[in-house]
Parts: sequence; C-alpha cells; structure tokens
Amino acid sequence: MKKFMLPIAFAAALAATGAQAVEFRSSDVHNSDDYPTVAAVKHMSELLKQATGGKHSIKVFNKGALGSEKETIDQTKIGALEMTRVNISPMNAICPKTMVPTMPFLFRSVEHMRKVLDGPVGEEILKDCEQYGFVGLAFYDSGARSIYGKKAVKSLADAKGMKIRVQQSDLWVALVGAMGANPTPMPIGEVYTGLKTGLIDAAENNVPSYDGFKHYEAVKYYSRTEHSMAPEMLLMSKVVYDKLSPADQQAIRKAAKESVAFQRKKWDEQEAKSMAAVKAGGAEIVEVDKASFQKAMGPVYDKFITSPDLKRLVKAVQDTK
Ligand code: BDP
Repeated sequence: MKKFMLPIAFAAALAATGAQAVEFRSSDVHNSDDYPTVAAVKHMSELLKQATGGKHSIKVFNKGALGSEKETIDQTKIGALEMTRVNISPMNAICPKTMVPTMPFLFRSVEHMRKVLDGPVGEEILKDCEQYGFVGLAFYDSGARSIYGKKAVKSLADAKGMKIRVQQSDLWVALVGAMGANPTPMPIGEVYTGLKTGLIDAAENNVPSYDGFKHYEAVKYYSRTEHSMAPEMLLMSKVVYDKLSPADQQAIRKAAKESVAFQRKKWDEQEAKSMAAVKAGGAEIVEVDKASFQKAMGPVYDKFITSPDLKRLVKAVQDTK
C-alpha cells in the first residue's frame, strides 16, 4: 500500500501557524471518493472555508493512503496528521467510553442510535477522547455490521469455529469469540486478500463496505446478524487544535457538526445503492436468527462494561426512548 506522509517536523510547523491558512489533512480508508464519510469531510471543508473566509480547508486522503486506522490514529495523537476519520472500534483501547456505542445489540434501531449520539451520551464520549489527545468532532453513521463469508450463517451454531476478521480492538476479539468463532484482527486493507486466499473464512461489516472493498467478489453469503452499530468518528489532533484561535476552533467544531446531516443522507442512499450492487454481483442476503447471537453476548458486557461510568452510560443508552 502506498503511504503518503509529510515529515513530522513539517506537519508540526504547519500546525503551529495559528494565524495562517491551513489545509488540514484528513485520512480515510474508503476507496470511493464519494463514500459517505469521505464526501462528508469534503463537505465540511466547504463549510469551513465559508466560515473562515477561505482561510482553512481540509484535504481528504482516502483509499488508506496515509495508512491503516491504527496508524492514522497514532499520527493524529502526536500531531503528525491533523485529522482522521475512523471507525470507533480502534479507539476502544485508547478512550474507554468509545466501547459503549460499539457494544453488541445495544442500539434498537438507526433512530435510537442517532438520538443517543446526538444527545448527552454522544457528547460525553466525544469529550472523553480529549484527555487522550483527540478532539472528537463528530460521529457519522455506519449502519449495522453483519457477518459475510463463504457459507451462510443462519444462527449462532453456524458461526462456531469460523475464522472471522475483526477490527483491531480487544472488545471485537471478545465479541466474535463469544459467538464461538475464531477472531482474527487485521486492518481492512488486508481483508480482501485474506478472504481470497482462505486465511480467513469471513469478515463482518456493513453493506457499503462489503461493496466498496469488493469483498462480495471473494465471499458470497452476507448473513444479517446486525450484531453491532459501531459508528464512525471524526477526530482532530489535540496538539493541532490547541494551537488554533478560539474562533477557528469554533468554526471547525461547527462545520463538523453541520456535516453530520449531510453524511446521514448520503449514508441512507449508499446503503440502498450498495445493496443493489452486491446483489447484482452475485451476493446472497441471508436472514438470521438474531436472538441466538444476542443471547451469547452477556460475557462481552461482563468483561468490558465494568466501571461505574461505563455502566451508567450503557444504562443511559438503554433508557433513551
Ligand atoms: C468500515 C468503517 C471503516 C473501518 C472498517 C473496518 O467505515 O472505518 O476501517 O469498517 O472494518 O465500516 O476496518
């Protein structure tokens, strides 16, 4: 994979120019220039340009050009990269409150998820990341994640023993382990080859990723387990953010928040488009006994939702009507 990186000293110098115009760089792993998260950050750039009279903008480096999510998170933490758009999951080990929206079968619906993330629970999680070096600017939609592989998974029993790729997060290792499967953590960029060569039997993701990474060409059964609605996050380096004027900081936060509605609209459209594309490409959509999966998830909550704060947050999500 091609890596595009500025030398750290140069990036830091850029970030230090508080009064000057900056074109912030933001990473994304998705291939399509029009993928909802990619398009949303570009839209945010337009809003930011307008709000700052053309002073600040954002350039999106998608296709994983700046590295895997774990790598871009590390770069963002030290200020070598200004912004990164990642799934919430690789943040689980860094900022514990991000585990809450990752938890299996926690959200009852898309509406429930949006309401929680737009409300005080969402704000608390974004804010929590600051002490670890990340300004949490926004959550974006990522739909529900389901298992896809070379065989159909109709109930929990079918997942037993399958080698399933997971994101680089201990919570995900435990979650897929609780299904009786063998979790294999790896960056998304390696999954296509992993599926093709049989290194892994399956992966799990939303339909737009199954489509966008062409995984449906490698494995044909998409079984709708819908086991997690782990959202996307847009993060800014705190090192970079702290050097900006309060007015610029406000403009960035506002533009990010305003890009959320745009992303959600694109997301809904993309889900429909991708569903049609994978079906046309030969994928079979399998209905699943979801309850069998849900019942197996107790140990995941017992292992990770241990502190009073995390218990309070999970309850607050469940109580959100
Ligand atoms: C996709 C997310 C992307 C993650 C990917 C993964 O949009 O940020 O990298 O899943 O599974 O849904 O790694």
